Amino acid sequence: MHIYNIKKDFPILDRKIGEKSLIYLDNAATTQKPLQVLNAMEDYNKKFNGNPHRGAHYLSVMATEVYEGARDKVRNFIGAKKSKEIIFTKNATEALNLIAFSYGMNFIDKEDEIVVLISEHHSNILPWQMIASAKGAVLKYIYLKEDGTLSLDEVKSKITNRTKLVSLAQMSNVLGVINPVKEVAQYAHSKGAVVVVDGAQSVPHMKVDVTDLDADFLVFSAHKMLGPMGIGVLYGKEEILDKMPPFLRGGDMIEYVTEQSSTFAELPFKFEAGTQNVEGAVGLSAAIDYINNIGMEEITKTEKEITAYALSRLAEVPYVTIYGPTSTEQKGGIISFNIEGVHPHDVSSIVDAYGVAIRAGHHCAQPLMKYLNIPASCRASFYFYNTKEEIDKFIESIEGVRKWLGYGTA
Ligand code: C6P
Repeated sequence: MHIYNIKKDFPILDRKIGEKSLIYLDNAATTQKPLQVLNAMEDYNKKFNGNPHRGAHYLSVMATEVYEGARDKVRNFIGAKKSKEIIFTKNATEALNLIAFSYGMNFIDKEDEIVVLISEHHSNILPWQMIASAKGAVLKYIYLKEDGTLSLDEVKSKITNRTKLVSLAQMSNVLGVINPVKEVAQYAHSKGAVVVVDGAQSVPHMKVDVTDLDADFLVFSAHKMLGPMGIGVLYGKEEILDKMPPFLRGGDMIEYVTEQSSTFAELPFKFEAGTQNVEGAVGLSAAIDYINNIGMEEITKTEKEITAYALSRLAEVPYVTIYGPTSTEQKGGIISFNIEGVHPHDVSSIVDAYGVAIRAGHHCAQPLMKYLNIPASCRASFYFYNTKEEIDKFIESIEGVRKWLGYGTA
């Protein structure tokens, strides 16, 4: 399928904000859902809703079938070898916490090192702070080059023989930088560390293959890739997941339960306690179908074109500072910027009056904000359904900000 007329699949993108057509540029926060995803979830609820893995009746069997079908679709989508390496979670954050509580608490010890990037999202910092403090480990940061990209020399200077775990985003949610995860994983493995890849911003936008990357873990959320909120994914290599204890305990994750002790189910069920989000899995599965139908290469290409166009148009606007790379070579569809003299929250409110939705604030990356020496930024983030016409309207709204505040026409 070629990306034209795609907007007809997304009813929300047709709505007005006041008098203005919506221009949705907050895709790094969450994406919108096509009819194909909405319909798949509705259809499931109308025809097949049941509690999977628990009953022999038709609806329970059907729920099991669609849930396990979704797991296999995810496996294929990220190039994992086995379906049992795919664990459904609530979101990327829960997946990172699962790794910290289950792997970190059991395999990281006093004076061991955990290494992350300074650009990480809080969800990829706080779990490691918790492990560092609980186990007496050391949390180290890799700092960035001037343009926000990674230096492999800096990576090599921070990952040592004491490093037990390296966790990094494949794409920064603030700077849009695409990090060389494969090279980092190779080096980390040579030092004996496991590698966690936060794919929250990369998996929706580029081909990610865990086998090619040799990632030990990968996490992401469905709601940033056309799917619903409330379901995410943890991929882990079987041999590592096998030795990890359960994170949550209760129904459906057991083998036998006696009064005083229990044994646990095999992968992946060991990590899926309680009734799961089957409707969410159905939505995620439909989202993957939708993405595959367009083709990930086409999605990446379209977003690169839009981002390059937005970068060039934004660079023409006086008083705008862009953070991170200003070319799309190592960058996805995320642009952070500030307008001199105007707080990002004011920028966001003013452009909202033009129907333009962007995010303003620290983007759950306060250590990065401190590193960049700014309190906050504006952020425009794109998906394949955005168009150059929308970028033009976005730029028009940005040009209006200082005028609106009485700075004159400059
Ligand atoms: N970033 C943003 O606007 P959850 O909330 O669990 O679905 O995703 C967490 C998360 C983890 N890693 C990265 C790189 C992320 O960008 C996010 C979510 C959103 O930037 C919401 S703060």
